[in-house]
Amino acid sequence: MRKRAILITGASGEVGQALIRELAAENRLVSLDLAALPTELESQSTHVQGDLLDTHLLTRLVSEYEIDVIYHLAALLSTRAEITPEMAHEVNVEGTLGLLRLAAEQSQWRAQPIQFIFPSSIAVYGMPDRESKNLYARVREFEWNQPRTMYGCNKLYCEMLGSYYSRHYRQLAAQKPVTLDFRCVRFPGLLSAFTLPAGGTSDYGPEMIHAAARGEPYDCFVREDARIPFMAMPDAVHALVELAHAPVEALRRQVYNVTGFSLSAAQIRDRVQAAFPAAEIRFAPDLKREAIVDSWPADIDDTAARLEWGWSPAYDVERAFNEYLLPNVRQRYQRAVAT
Ligand code: AKB
Repeated sequence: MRKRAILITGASGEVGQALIRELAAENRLVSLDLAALPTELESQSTHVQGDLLDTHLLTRLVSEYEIDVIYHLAALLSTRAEITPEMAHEVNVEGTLGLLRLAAEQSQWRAQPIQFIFPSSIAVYGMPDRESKNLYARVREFEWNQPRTMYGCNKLYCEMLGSYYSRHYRQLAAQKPVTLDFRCVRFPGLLSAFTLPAGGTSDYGPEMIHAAARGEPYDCFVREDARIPFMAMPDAVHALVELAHAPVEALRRQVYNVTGFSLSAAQIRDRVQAAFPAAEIRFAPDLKREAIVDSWPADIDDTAARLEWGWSPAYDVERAFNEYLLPNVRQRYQRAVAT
């Protein structure tokens, strides 16, 4: 008899770790990542250390587990994807395609849709210039879908693949098969107090906060007025879980913007500097990474998520900094110094 499971890919990454903590009480987590889980999470999930692209591994997983929900988080982020674009395509697109196909086949086999929850990103947007970015400050899901990064292209295409596998897969077959239940949120930059991102372009936000708490100087790689939306990590995890729990009849689309607040790099600096007066933060733009940030919208409109499945972030900018980020990073690095 196969064991019922919730599968989390990319589980050792930032969102993965936070999601494991959130869902641990379910007692049926199976996690997959090239890297090991941090020691403190090992007891919370059955971890498989391996490659998403290994089809034998995926077949083994479905032979052992009856997977009800897949949170597919594994991806190479935007800066890293620009350094190795073809590898990013392989992981971000082919990895997703393999998993979608597996989920579609399992849905068919079980005559019941498997849920496929997919985090997309503000990287799917591509504002052509700063004037347009200022003029169209809050973009909706269907606007400006002209990404300028490999990662953005990958995410946009995978949103479409998700839609294809859930609505049109095997559309010419005599009997249309049961397909998967694909749901997707587009995340802004994420801010975690407990982990740091690797290889993203919104990373200057969290890096500035963590560097100040560690007492290290920080050179911010975008200019002071560069602005994008952000969200506190607990809200990101709630968005994924709440979307998964939303009744299917309430959902009129498959892809939803979700966001917390919009901040310029200078506004992040000001908040960090107020909390850590000795912080040394300089602006030393890397023009190529800055251009990627400039192509992302200043803010996104998450009205559809609010109306259709009751999305509402628990952390506005004040709460995010004063109640979540600053106290937790302070404690984290104080503890590190003390031990
Ligand atoms: C990145 O910077 O690549 C990610 C994202 C905005 O999706 N954090």
